[in-house]
Amino acid sequence: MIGSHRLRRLAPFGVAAVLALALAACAQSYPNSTFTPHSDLGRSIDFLWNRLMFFGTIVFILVEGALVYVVIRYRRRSETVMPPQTHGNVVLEITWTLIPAAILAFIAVPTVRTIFETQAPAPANSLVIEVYGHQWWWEFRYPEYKFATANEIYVPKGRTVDLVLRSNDVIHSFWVPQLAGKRDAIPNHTNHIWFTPDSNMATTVWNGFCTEYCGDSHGEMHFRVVTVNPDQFASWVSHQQAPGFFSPAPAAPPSPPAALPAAPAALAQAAGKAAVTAAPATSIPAPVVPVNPTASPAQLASYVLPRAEVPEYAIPHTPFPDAIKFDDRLQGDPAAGEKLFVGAGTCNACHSVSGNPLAVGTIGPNLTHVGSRIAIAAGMYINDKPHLSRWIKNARLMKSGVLMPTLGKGQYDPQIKATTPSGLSDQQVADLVAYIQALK
Ligand code: HEC
Ligand SMILES: [Cu+2]
Repeated sequence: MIGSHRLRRLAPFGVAAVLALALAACAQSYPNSTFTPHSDLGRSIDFLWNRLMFFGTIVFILVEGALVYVVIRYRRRSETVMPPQTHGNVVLEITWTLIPAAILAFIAVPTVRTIFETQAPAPANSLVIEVYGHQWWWEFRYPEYKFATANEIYVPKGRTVDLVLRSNDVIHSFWVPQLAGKRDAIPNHTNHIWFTPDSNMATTVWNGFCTEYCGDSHGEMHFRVVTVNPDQFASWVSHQQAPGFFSPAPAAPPSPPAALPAAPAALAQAAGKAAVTAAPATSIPAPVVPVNPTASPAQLASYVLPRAEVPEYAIPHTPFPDAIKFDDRLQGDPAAGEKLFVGAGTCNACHSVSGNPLAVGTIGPNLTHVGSRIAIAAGMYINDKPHLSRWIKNARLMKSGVLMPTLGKGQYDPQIKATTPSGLSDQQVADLVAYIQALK
């Protein structure tokens, strides 16, 4: 009986595999796992999954059990005697057609119900957040509160969030494993996904991902969702509505808020940026980010999840490339950085800073309050001085394929495959970093 010998030799491996599986099930709940949902939508999908898994397991055991039984019971017992040969069995064939049909009909009920549930329009009082997928970052707009941000959103616990998903370039997909997803963000098409974060959980951060391959840096297209209490949310909103940092003595005083919404295009052209600002998908209107005229200094110190409370799993640990040298002791001047930011099309061609009529670019993330975000580059790097400075010096070495140019003097641009002869000095980069960090 050669077969049984072989079986006996394989047995230890089988036992090890089963043990490994069992142990894996004991591990603590992973923060990026979809199996511990914290929203209504997450729970209804989880419920469906559990049901299907349960019935699927029963079917698996019955079918495999029958298979193993038949294989053993009707095996060829001797070399000379042929086992009985059967061809066709009407009763059997009808039975094994009807049983799967019945099972399919049975599981179709909860499946279709959940599909209808998740496709229904969101309740009327939902918090609408417009989501735009970009290669390779996420733009978020809060039309109700009239501000825009990027890669990091706050949502109040207990209130339904209605995400309006669109894309500026290729297909992306929105997924926050423990809250909701996945749903595609498609160019020239609007998708919705809505859910209500549990009201009884603690204020915390959830990791979000792009789950539709969208090019070079698809794997680095993350975002963060911070679930907060309603009062923290209100405070965060008023902070986001407030304009970005201004140097104590701005060269040109900011124009009155009423004039702002009309200003962007003309100003961008004045700054010689017409060609660049006209580039993105024009079917999507530029974000209107009016200054909140009532913002007070007190509001500027409003709620942002303190760094110390950000859970470890939401903090990126990607190291910066060693090839980008920078002296981290250089001290920057935020006012000088602000001048550089809006000067000669350095950064304002692509980035907006609300309240600054010269910074209305829409190609890159809105930077109005970038200083208070956990991460930069769509969750790839921690938001601190060493990473910001190297990012500004050579974004394309930091993240493959990005639109943001390599801006440091003498830096190698991996996309153009050439070294930039002119560009920012390290001191200028330090000034820009000081400015970015002042944009709390
Ligand atoms: C041609 C357009 C362009 C220009 C010019 C540009 N950027 Fe960017 N920037 C981008 C894009 C696109 C991203 C997003 C890249 C990504 O994460 O994939 C970005 C990301 C950033 C980020 C990270 C923001 C975040 O929330 O992740 C910072 C900070 C930044 N840029 C600063 C600057 C500064 C400072 C300058 C000027 C010295 C500048 N950028 C010039 C396009 C540009
Ligand atoms: Cu992607």
